[in-house]
Amino acid sequence: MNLEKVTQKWVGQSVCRDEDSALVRGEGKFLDDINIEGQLHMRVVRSPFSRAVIKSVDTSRAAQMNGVAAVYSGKDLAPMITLLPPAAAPGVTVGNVAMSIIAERNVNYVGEPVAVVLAASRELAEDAADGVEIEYESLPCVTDPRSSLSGSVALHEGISNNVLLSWEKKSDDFDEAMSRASRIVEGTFELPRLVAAPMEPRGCLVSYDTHADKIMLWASSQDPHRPRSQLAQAFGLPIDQVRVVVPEVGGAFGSKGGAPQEYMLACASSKKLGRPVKWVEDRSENFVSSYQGRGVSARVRLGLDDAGVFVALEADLLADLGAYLFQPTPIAPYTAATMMTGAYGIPCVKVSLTGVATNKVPTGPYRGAGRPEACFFVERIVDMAANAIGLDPLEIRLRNLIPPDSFPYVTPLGLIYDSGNYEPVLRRAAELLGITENSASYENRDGWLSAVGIAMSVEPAGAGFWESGSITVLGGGTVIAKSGSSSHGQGHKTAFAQIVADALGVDIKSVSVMQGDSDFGAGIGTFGSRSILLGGEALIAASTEVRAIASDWASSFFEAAKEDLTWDADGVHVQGSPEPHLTLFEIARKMEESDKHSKLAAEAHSNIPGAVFPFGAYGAEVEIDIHTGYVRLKRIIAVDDTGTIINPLLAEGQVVGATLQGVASALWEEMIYDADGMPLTGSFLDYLIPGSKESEFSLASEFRCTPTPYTSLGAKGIGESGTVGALPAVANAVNAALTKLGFAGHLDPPYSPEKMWKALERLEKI
Ligand code: MCN
Repeated sequence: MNLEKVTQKWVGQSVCRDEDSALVRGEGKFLDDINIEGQLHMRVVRSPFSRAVIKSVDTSRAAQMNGVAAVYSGKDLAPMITLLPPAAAPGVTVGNVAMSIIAERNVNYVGEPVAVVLAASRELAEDAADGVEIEYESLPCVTDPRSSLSGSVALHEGISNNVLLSWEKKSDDFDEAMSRASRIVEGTFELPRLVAAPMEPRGCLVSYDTHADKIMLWASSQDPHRPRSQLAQAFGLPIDQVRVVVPEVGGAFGSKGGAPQEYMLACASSKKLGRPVKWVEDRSENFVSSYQGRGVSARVRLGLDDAGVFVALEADLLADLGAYLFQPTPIAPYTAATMMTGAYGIPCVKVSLTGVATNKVPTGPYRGAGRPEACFFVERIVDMAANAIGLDPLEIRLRNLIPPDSFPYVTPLGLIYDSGNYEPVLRRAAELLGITENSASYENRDGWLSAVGIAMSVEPAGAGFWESGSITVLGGGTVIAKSGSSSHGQGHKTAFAQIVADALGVDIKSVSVMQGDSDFGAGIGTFGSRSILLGGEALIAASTEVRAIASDWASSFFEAAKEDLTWDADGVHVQGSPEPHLTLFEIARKMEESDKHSKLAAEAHSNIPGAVFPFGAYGAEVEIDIHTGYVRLKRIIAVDDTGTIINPLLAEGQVVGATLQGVASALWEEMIYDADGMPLTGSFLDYLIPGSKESEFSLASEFRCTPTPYTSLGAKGIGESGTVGALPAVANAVNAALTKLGFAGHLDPPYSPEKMWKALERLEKI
């Protein structure tokens, strides 16, 4: 057999999104568009207190209200649900405080579910929720993670210091290395909590078939697989008795990764009532009950030698975890801790992570999930070190980048960076930004001080390390490609179709991509910028298998040895024979005609030995009004290297979206709680997500290509890089300007007008 490599035709092209036509015409089917006869609507009654004892729950008045089918409290539903343990990496110590599904005796954050109302319509459920009478006895709370450590308010029995999570790693020669440092630069940094704020809030529709003991769930989720396995565990069912279907999803940004409490409560209610139950949250609920991101601070010490070369790094990270450990709560802080050497060849480390409970909604992954935190801490201390020793920010980075011949590179924190070539992206970003080593980067014009900042970014992608894919070639001329990864805005249908069209040598229009249904087979899902890397590779493996089956079939059809067959753009034929080519579709048709059960189809999994590490360099230019402190972002430069790019248009779209979220975390977004644990920024009036006006800065995005050696395609992930690199680039630019104005030390984001005004005011008083 002579399998001629099919010429790559679609991968690398900026194909427009196939999925957009239906979406822009309003024909997309989202969760709230799905209804089943007899469904009830669930409203969750949530705690208005950040910490309290529940003295009593009286559901009788609400239960009698118009259209109400049932009202349940913790005592009714909690015993039906097995709590899921938190997902922690080996070596991480976690407290025995699982996700609470519905409070029974105590509440520990504003928004914690206390009761649910099931009614004939959403409006009736909302009205009746006001009729549930709950008596609370308020208790002192703790919202600041440092105060929480002191343990004056202990949230959970048996954990006096409120520590729910801890991990540390120290290189054997750390002490010796740090003692050799001719200069140690120290900084303390803090990133506030953020809200993912997807356009479509969370929601589900569930039907529990009590006769067959089966669950059918439609969910606005990132994928069907994680909700499926969590529901199966929570309700003690074999996994194949749970089916999850994910329709169109209006964004998730990490916040729709599994089965949240409300899915479990809807499921338990459906089981009790024998009727389908629908739950769709409103924006206010989303602010207080969807897990939040970031909320991590760090004290960092970086040791340097006389030449400005890093010799050791010490970091103590403190994460504000919120009241309980939801299943994904440990992931982001652990990722941050393990990424604390960034793109630099720092040989020795001592890094510790402490996660504490506070009376706030628990935390979980938000786009970047630990990567922006680590990148911000590292890139800020690098800029501060440059300042301290009088080196240019570009020069100090060039002296310390991991060299290209060191890959695969094992970091002292135990990660293996698969591939990289860091200097070209840094030099290109600097060139686009207009800076060189030792160039001045400030300009003071008409009361506006302009400054630039630069930052390297590197991040792990591909968690889970495998994904599923299947290919069926239909004789009628269609290829059905099913993937375990599913899109919630990324554009997989188009990108996967490009990959499959090339792998099979067919036209992209003949490829139909299906995703978002657990009945398609086992899979993992979409998170951690893994779908192209793993989902794409699984589809290539399945396509290769399909071509092998087709070759076997063609060999017996042509009565020729496989070695004598040749594939080319027209299909397969016998070398030197006058017989015509057979296309894949013709083979599929002949197979179907010979046996109606016979299909030209294959299923496959991708497999990689560990995470891959996309990287890049980001630059920012800001202007600061020196009278008011207002920060105007002028430009962002994004030079990303994520290996083979499937679709430059979509990849750039990912960079644009993620960069805006990175910029937003630098300039505007912050979830604020008062000392009583009351959310102060619980709506879009005060939680400032960027609109079109805020997006007026210019963005130059470029790609370089260092393929991962782990896959045939060589593609890495691009879904998060902008949130990682843009934040420290802006932070470095703003801090450079403040330093120029005489501000000593470091200012944390967001660089809101209020914070900047206060910083400048302090300067004037000095
Ligand atoms: N792509 C490409 N070439 C590559 C890698 C990616 O062309 N080498 C393009 C593809 O078009 C692909 C997209 O970029 O569809 C994203 O692919 P990938 O980097 O593999 O990331 P995932 O598909 O696994 O998506 C996850 C990532 C994460 S972790 C968050 S959070 C996120 C994000 O993607 N949330 C999003 N992007 C989002 N985009 C939208 N619109 N909405 C969200 O909620």
